[in-house]
Amino acid sequence: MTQQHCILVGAPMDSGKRRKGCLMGPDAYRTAGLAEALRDLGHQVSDRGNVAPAPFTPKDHPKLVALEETIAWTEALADAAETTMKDGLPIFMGGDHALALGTVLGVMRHAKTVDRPQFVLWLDAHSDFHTPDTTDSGNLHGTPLGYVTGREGFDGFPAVDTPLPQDNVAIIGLRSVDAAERAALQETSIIHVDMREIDESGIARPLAAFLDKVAAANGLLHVSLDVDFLDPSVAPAVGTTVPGGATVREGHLVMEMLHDSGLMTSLDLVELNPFLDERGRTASLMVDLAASALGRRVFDRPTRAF
Ligand code: 5AB
Ligand code: MN
Ligand code: MN
Ligand code: MN
Repeated sequence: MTQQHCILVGAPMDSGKRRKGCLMGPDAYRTAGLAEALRDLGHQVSDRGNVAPAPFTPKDHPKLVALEETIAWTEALADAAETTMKDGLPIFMGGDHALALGTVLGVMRHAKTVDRPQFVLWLDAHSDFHTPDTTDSGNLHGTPLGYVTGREGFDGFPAVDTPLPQDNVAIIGLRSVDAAERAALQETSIIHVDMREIDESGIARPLAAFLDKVAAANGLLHVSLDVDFLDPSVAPAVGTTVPGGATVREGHLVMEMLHDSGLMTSLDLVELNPFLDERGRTASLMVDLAASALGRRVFDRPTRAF
């Protein structure tokens, strides 16, 4: 197995929505043994501690929650992501999903410097394709895919000079998409796989097709894993529970296939709210999934069976 340099980066960002608690995420992953699990697999692991937002002045906004703080985190995390990409495989320990406004921007900047196309796999119940104009909740954790693909309305955020091409994005696990997001998504070529498709055809098929596309383009692959991708019965520590999510085995299968592909170059672990957890089970499951993505397996399987 290829040894990687896994770089843990804490992003205790909690400004992407009203309900608080995701700021405890990075320490929950540390407590659940993320570094040890990856070292046991033979990887080199560094923990670079936590990122802090750039300085900001909060203002009242009629709709948007913590806009200035979220912009400040985006600036800091984009820098952190671009820097760590040079040194290894960053694992961003969130923090809510608004952190991906910054992490994806940063990995895109890095991809440009090495002249390779960036791809993004979004594992989520939600499509997170809002803009500050279309969101009803005002919660910016519902906007990162809108931002990085170049949708308008992100005034005050760092400019997205080269947007992520729609063809380079796949969202898997969907079961809660707002009307405005659906209307916008249907106009795009973003791959969107909902739970019905997973029920009918399995999760391996659409994932394998996307991974083949990344491989054919010699792309870099950022994976953004939202806790609510998983069913709340197995991953309760999240504010936005939606029933009917991925099972433990579907989650592991995705991660195992990612490992076998050798394509993943960065990973977000987002939306864990340890305040809502049950004896650490969600944090532990997320650590186990990260370990599967980095090579933990029961037996070797040299050939792909589909
Ligand atoms: B998450 C909702 N679409 O915009 C909104 O958890 C939910 O990062 C967003 O996927 C959920 O508020 C954001 C209703
Ligand atoms: Mn999300
Ligand atoms: Mn969402
Ligand atoms: Mn979600």
